[in-house]
Amino acid sequence: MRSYHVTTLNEFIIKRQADFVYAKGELSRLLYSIGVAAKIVNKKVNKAGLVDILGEAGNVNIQGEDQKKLDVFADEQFIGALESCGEVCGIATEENNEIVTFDHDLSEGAKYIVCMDPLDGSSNIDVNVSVGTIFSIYRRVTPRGRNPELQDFLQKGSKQIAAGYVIYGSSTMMVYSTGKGVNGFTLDPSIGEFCLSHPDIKTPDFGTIYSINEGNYFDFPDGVKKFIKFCQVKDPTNSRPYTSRYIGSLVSDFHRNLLKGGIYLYPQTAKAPEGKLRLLYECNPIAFLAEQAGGKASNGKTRVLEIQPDSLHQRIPFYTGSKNLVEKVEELL
Ligand code: P6P
Repeated sequence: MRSYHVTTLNEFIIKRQADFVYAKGELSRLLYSIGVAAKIVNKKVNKAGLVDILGEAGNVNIQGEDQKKLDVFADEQFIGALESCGEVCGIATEENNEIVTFDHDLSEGAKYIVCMDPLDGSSNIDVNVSVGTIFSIYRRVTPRGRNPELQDFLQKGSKQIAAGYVIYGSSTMMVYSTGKGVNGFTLDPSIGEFCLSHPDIKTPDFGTIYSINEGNYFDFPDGVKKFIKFCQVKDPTNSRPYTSRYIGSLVSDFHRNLLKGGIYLYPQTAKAPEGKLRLLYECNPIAFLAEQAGGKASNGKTRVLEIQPDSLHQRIPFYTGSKNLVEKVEELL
């Protein structure tokens, strides 16, 4: 490959398709459609500061369009893109209580299902903080040619074919894995393409950042309180190796920790006794990426990818990031 040529997401997908002997292009087309929807959502998120975009669903904006919240808009864009790519037979998203099935002949024969948080952290948009889309892809387990069922979605995270996120931040990036490492692509708005910018991401084994909402301190399990104190104690040389960073947007906190090394913690609290984050479309995809990059992900006791889901919107306590820190919090718990 000539050195000056940037590798676009689509070129990378096609090149990597060759890695999968039996690949006939279905997964490639699926990932491509996620990339297209991400560019459409990105355009809207970047304009979110304008009066006519923000606000509650149900109003009418200056163009006379039905006003919708950005997470509803994002949900519609991703569902539309996945439905029309013909490779997905159904999708579960945070915005829909039940699974959404694509029951027409274009998709009924499709072999993939997708679990997705179309716009995580959307409450941050009004204050211009980065937000993200998180997706998780499985092969269906029920026979093709008819509507998918709940059991197609309640698979362990270890069964994921691929997972990734889009982060709408100071730049827009798509980071994903198909089980052969993690790669990051940065959107170049001047050509409208995601370009390979972070090949083969490996998270540092020894992380020094901890990300947690310490406002919930008094609710935390003792092991988490001990972990926070462990991060705050000065070492014998009177220096403090650890530092606290918390944005309040999972994708942003995870992305920074993935690149720099660190741990994201969302333990159970009084308000969220099962934990706040959803297993299917937040924890499993992020856990898949964390492990593919050399890190770990746990609910404090069990490897996240081994947890058998029992409901679509199930929540779990979530600890993920550099091996040293996840193992430390598991030890203290
Ligand atoms: P808290 C956003 O609502 C979210 O789901 C994650 O993106 C984020 O990390 C977490 O909740 C923030 O929750 O309770 O600290 O505001």
